[in-house]
Amino acid sequence: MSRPIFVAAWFSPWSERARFALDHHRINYREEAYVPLLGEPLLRLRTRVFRGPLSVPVLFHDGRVIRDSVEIAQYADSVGTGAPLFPASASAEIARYVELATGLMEASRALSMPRMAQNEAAQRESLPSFMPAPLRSVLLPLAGMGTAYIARKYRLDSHNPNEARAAIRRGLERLQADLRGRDTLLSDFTFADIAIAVALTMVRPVEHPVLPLGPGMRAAFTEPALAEEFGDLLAWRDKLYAERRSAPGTARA
Ligand SMILES: N[C@@H](CCC(=O)N[C@@H](CS)C(=O)NCC(=O)O)C(=O)O
Repeated sequence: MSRPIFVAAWFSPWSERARFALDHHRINYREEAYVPLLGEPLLRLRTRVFRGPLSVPVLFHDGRVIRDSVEIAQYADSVGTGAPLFPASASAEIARYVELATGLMEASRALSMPRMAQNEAAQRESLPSFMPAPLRSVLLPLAGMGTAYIARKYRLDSHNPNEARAAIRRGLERLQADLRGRDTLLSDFTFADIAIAVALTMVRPVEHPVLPLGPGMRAAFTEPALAEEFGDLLAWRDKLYAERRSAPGTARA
């Protein structure tokens, strides 16, 4: 199999859920770091998407261009060697959890981006680590512009923070009820677990080598009251990462 190219924002949960699936299937891909704003023109050229929304992750493989994290995970299932993450018998339930996870991430983005916009350390840390420190200092304003750009693109100022928090709380309560001490949401480990575990990054990030967040970004991604209230879900997520996310991802490659 030729080597897929995975274009991703190293810290983004949307990228991480696709990366988790690629690593689960031991797929030997090459990760290319996407920097919001700066990377968009080239990505438009490579994907041939010249208007309308374009986001990461994107997977290029054997002439295919896959522009959605869930579709990348499904593609990984079709070419990978690990146990299937989308067993046909559970497709409706997995889709339900993916929708819940995406809703949680969208509501959380409305809370984390303003925190990031006010935190220079977080903006500096968000730049890919391959950039030498002096270049990072030069590009710091760009990271700030990237954050503002994402806020505009996803109309984050139209979200009311209290409503976003209430929506997240409802989702997390539902997960608590569904999990009730189980290791996986369904009878086997599936993409439902990956999607939900990764969405919890935005309540409090996991501590794992695949997501080497600095203190600024960690603070920007943490929702302290919810993290305290839903410590059991975070413990479930931490255990899942410790047991299932063993393959070294290429985050920040
Ligand atoms: N449907 C897409 C959504 C991905 C998404 O929202 N990506 C955001 C992550 S913050 C992104 O690419 N932001 C950078 C940009 O839009 O330039 C997927 O699941 O892959």
